Amino acid sequence: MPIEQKKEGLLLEHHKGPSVDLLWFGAHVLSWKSAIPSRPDVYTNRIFTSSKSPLDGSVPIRGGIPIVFPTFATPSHPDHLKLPNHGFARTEIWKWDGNLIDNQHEITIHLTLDDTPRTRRLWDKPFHLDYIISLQEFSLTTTLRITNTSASAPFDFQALFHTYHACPSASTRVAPLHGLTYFDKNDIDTDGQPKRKVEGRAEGLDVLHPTDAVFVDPPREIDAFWPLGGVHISTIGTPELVVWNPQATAGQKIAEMEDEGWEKFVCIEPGFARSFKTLEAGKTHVCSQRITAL
Ligand code: TA6
Repeated sequence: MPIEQKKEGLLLEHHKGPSVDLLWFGAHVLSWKSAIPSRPDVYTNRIFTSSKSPLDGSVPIRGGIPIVFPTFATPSHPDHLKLPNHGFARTEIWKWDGNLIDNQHEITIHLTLDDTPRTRRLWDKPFHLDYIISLQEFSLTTTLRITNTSASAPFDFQALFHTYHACPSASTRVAPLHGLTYFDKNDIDTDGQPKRKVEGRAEGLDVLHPTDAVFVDPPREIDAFWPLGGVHISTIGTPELVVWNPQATAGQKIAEMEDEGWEKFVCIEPGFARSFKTLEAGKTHVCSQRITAL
């Protein structure tokens, strides 16, 4: 059965072996098991989810692919001030709108989220979200289509795929980011803003120190690599890229984080993390990431 419907979500099982486990809660991808072309029979989970994270909808999930919308981190935009950290998309119950593709090559499913009285109390804007998850033999694509369903008024939003890539954080590098401008959220200026810096590690960014960096205008093609593997990430419609790993001191204080969890992931997060997208009435913006297992 390539698509198994469960009470709490869906299990997608590609004909060639890979699988994705996701919840209605947050449309949250919890795991993506994939092989790589050079070892097509060995499946590993490419997405970290903390074993201490409750999955019952009581709190945001620590790990997986949280969908961040309509604000990133602590809200700063005047229209966003009632929103929780990272908005509400990761804690709302999404609807399954059927399968777009289910064949030997690909399983593609479609989930939706619309504004409700609850979301309107937090952010008084009418919207429609389409989330399209596509599983191929060695890749996973997540696409978020954000539509402003107002007849007349624009709105400003942020959106981002807060992807927890399963990897040994001590030996993972992210490239090519050398020479790019980033804002360091772990190094705050006297005006209370993250310091503007230029990435200097030619061999790739590492997260040996606590890292919370927002890159502006990153390349659309990014690699994360470690001694026995890696991922290639292709993005569309995402003007910034966050790389985050808290390391031990901060990591121990993070809600629902398993012991030494920070050693097992690097978050690589394409989206709107600094800028805001203004979406005119009736218009749609598309953000997408395609992750290929290497
Ligand atoms: O994307 C990085 C970040 O904004 C960090 O600053 C860190 O706090 C992380 O997300 C986790 O946020 P959360 O709300 O899930 O605890």
